[in-house]
Amino acid sequence: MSIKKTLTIAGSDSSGGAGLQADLKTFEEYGTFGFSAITTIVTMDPDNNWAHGVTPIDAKLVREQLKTILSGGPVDAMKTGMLGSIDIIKATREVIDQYDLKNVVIDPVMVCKGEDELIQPENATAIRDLLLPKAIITTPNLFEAGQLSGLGKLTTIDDMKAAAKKIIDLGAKYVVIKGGKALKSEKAIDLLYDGQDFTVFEVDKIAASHNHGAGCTFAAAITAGLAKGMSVPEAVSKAKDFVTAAIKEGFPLNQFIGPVWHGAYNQAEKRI
Ligand code: PXL
Repeated sequence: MSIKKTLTIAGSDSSGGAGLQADLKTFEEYGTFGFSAITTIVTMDPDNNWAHGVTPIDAKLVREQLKTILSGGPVDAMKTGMLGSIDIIKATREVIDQYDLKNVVIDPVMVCKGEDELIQPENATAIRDLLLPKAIITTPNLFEAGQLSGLGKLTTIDDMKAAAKKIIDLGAKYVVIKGGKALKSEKAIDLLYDGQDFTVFEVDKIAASHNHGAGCTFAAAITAGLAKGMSVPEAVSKAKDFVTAAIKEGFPLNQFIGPVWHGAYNQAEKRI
């Protein structure tokens, strides 16, 4: 059997929990061969309350990385993460079209840590218009779903359902909205919608404060599941188990942050 190929077009999270680092670690845990095209370098300043520095690179360099990666033929599935600029979003769309890439997972990263301040508002519109029509699935958190749908702040499951309908109208085949800790509920609720039926994934909220990278890891796990031939609902369900395990084993990196442990599902710390 040939090894399945997975690709992330995403930012580098220097702290190691989110971004393309999360994606590559997750791709490996799923036993797929991960490729990455870096779009942005994110740094966090321990001397300034962990303030984020977000530096996109030139879109031309993103194109060149993708040319390198795709010179060996198409990948089995891909995801996007933080894209950094409208030019990079445009380049991503062009490459998806040029190589006719399938199993495209769009994680519409607009914020870090689910806060409700847009990093780059102009990118939200470009993601919606250029990338959602190419998505087999998109994986917004509550805030991002409010932005993409135009419905603003979402607080209930009914709000999530209304947003999911609007997001499907924008061209994604499936949408999974991550209620996460932002939803006013006892449970961690994710809502999957395919344009016809809603599936609610519910787990008890985990009292874990170290969950940096959970969103990226979830989308990467869906991507790798699709590469391995799972259906979208199967891939989402498995990804939910994978990320729940990762959050349970999250650990403190410093006084500001703690990443999820991407290897938790497979107990990777016991290898070798
Ligand atoms: O979790 C969102 C996210 C995505 N991508 C990169 C990040 C972050 C948050 O820190 O750094 C590169």
